Amino acid sequence: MFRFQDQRLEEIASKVLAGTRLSFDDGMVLATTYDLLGLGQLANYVREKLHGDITYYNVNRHLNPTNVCVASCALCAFAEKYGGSRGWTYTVEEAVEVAAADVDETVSELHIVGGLHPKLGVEYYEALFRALKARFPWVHIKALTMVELDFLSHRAKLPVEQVVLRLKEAGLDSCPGGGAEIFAPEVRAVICDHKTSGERWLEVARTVHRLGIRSNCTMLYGHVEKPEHRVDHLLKLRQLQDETGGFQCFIPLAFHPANTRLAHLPGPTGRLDLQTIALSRLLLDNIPHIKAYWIMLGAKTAQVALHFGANDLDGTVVDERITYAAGGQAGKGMPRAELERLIREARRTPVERDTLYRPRTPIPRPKPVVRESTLPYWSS
Ligand code: V47
Repeated sequence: MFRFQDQRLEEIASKVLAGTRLSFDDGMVLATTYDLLGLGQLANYVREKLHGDITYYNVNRHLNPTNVCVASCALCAFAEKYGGSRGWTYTVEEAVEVAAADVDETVSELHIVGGLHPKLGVEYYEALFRALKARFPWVHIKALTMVELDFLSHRAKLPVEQVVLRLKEAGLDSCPGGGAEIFAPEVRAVICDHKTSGERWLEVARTVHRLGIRSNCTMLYGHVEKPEHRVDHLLKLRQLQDETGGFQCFIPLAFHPANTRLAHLPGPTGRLDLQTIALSRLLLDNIPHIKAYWIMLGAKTAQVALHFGANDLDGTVVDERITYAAGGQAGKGMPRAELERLIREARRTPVERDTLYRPRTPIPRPKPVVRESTLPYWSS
């Protein structure tokens, strides 16, 4: 069924076929194997078992109300100190107008994240979400990472639970997965010292899920971390997901070094990109969706990732600023037609989804018994 060059994958394949959960040691084999195509076959098998040929994409818009941040993470090129010349902070009215330039009925999601601004408290975000919901009632607000929620809770001297409940009341629908980086403290000390710890990130996510809000989760790779840090990070996410079931999707984030204090690092290669997608698909047996974020992977690698375990391509985005600030070359947004073209040319079936992975267009009828993706390319 599979063809492996690395025989260690045989044993892991038997586990995958039997539905047996993979261990840390299995994860280390997957994270270090030279057999990229063997690994890809295995991840693709799981991807197709769960989702067939379907590849989700979404029509969304990113909105960063501020880049002013009290943290100064070595990994980040987006943030600016309070009072710094590169900083911006929108009033609620300005933020709504910025969104309004690109949001119409076709847009299903606003993805809202920003810096940890010393003067913006819970009230600002309550007012922002209320104003956005009043103007765009059909739009799902996916906003504020666990790091931002933790900051708002400290700033207001309120338990995170109360912060989340207030924001939910104001219109918060779900949370994005950023800020997780790599959970291991020795890596955090280098890339994001002084930020919310890995343990706390998981604790805030646990609270968010308990309050009925779904979230995504991420891992930033391709900097100073080692394979064991990646495997440990994924297993911690898997463990929390066993408990709460609140993660909708996982997004591996490819590190971009330019303009950061880690600019001397080379950043991940295409091989590490694909290996990380496949590793995530195989270890995260309880998170249904693995997202290829083309902004960070580049459109070409993101397309190939649809055969290495990814089943979701995010998204139209429109105005991306975090990766762009760190030298990202992929662009700031992509038209829906181009997303669909990438998916179709990968011999997959595009399905537009909303943030909760409900199809916005009917799912096409199932394929015939012989699956197109198993046919040789010259057969059609
Ligand atoms: O939180 C920061 C990371 C995240 C850099 O939940 C960097 O659906 C690479 O979380 N190079 C923001 N990465 C992006 C993010 C995201 C993107 C798309 C979808 C979703 C979702 C979430 O990017 C940050 C941080 O973890 N980041 N700086 C950098 N130099």
